[in-house]
Amino acid sequence: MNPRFSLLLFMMAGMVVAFAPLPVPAVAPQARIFRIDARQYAYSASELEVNQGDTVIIRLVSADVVHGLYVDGYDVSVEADPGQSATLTFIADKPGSFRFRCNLTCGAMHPFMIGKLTVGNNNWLFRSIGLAMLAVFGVILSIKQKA
Ligand SMILES: [Cu+2]
Repeated sequence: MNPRFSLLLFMMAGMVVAFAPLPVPAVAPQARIFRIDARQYAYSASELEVNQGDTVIIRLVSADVVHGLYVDGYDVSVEADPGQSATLTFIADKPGSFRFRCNLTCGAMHPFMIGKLTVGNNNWLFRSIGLAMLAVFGVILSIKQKA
């Protein structure tokens, strides 16, 4: 086979593995409920992981002063009064990693009151495995052509 043609074929296969949509979503969207305790100057839990399409329900509970929670990229927020809770509901329709932070000045260390929301699924793991296998296959192919 023409080496240039096999290279082209090989690259096309790579594109398919990397970008073809999966026939079905890896996991069906579901409602994900989190309780986040807010106190000066931290969230607990501070790292949330959901799948794209999930409905995220965050119950923010403030232990001391008024705290807020604002999710970067989604532009949604909620505020909880001292000793009270407040609920934020949104659909995680954008994949990626988003920072959430307190949007109400709650004291000196307020800017450090942050957390992370990760929206995604394991798609990339399988795709990277596919790409790695393809790469190995490509190396074998090129060695054979030289021989
Ligand atoms: Cu704050």
